[in-house]
Amino acid sequence: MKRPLFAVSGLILAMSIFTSQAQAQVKWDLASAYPTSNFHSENLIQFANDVDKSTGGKLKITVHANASLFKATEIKRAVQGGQAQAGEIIEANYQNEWQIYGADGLPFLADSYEESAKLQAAQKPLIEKKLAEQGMLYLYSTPWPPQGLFSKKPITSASDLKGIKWRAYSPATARIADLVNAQPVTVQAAELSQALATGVVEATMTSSATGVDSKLFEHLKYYYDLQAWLPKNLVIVNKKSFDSLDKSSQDALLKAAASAEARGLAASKRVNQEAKDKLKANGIQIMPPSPQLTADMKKVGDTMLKEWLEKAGPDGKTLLDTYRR
Ligand code: PCA
Repeated sequence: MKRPLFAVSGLILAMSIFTSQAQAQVKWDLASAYPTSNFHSENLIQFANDVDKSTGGKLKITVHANASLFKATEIKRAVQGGQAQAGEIIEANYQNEWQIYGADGLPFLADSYEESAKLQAAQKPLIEKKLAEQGMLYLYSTPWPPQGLFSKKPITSASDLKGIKWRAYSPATARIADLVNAQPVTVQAAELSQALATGVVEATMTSSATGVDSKLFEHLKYYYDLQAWLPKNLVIVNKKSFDSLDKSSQDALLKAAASAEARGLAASKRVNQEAKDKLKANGIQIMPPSPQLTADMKKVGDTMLKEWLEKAGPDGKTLLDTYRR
């Protein structure tokens, strides 16, 4: 049967409207694990707003903070499988999968913002390559403020940590517990307040920022500002989702990511100071660690770096050589 010409052109018109509307409505979910008020989350929301604006509303990213879509340790898999088009992970959580992810979780390997930036520069090409093999894309990364020790009771040396219920958030923070003979229990940030309330945690190493987020002052009294490492969050995208965007949206996304990276670093530094002030105002005693505690923790760091190098193989050596160059 022969269709009248106008019907065919009408159909084409309808199809092209449908296609452009479909493009106008790309919606992504971005899974993250930290509370909405955390600086990483605020940065993600601004990133999503920037993308919305710069694509003229073509790409809408919804940020699902506080592990509301996927648990912290499930986010990477969810992005890989496309259950979420994008996500924010903490690299150190994935150390057991591939040691390179854990380099910024090692005590005293990179313990200032300056060294953290150098370590990131060395990690980035390796991680980008690994993510590409896994069907994902590296968007931007942001360091947490330096990690110190929160505790219920005063700690003057590692021997004071013996038997203590030690909250870990990563394989490396659990390993520290082993090495100081504490009892590790892994609890992600979203469940930390709850864990403290039920008494399963007496100490943890984390940032001033998480100290405020999780109101650690309600249960813990001391913060030893060890500045032992700066773990990084990393924002990733499913590669197929990225590839299905038009070129201008892809460019807009990458541009917004570059701005978010610069903004995130500045926020991390600023929040570190603000959070320490808030901890103090809420009754936490913030103190420099004793020389003995520092020496003990550095020894822990040395052991962990050795273990890490053995497991990380040639990739680990490449990373360290680049970092130390
Ligand atoms: N806060 C997160 C990870 C590192 C940090 O500073 C946490 O404690 O889970």
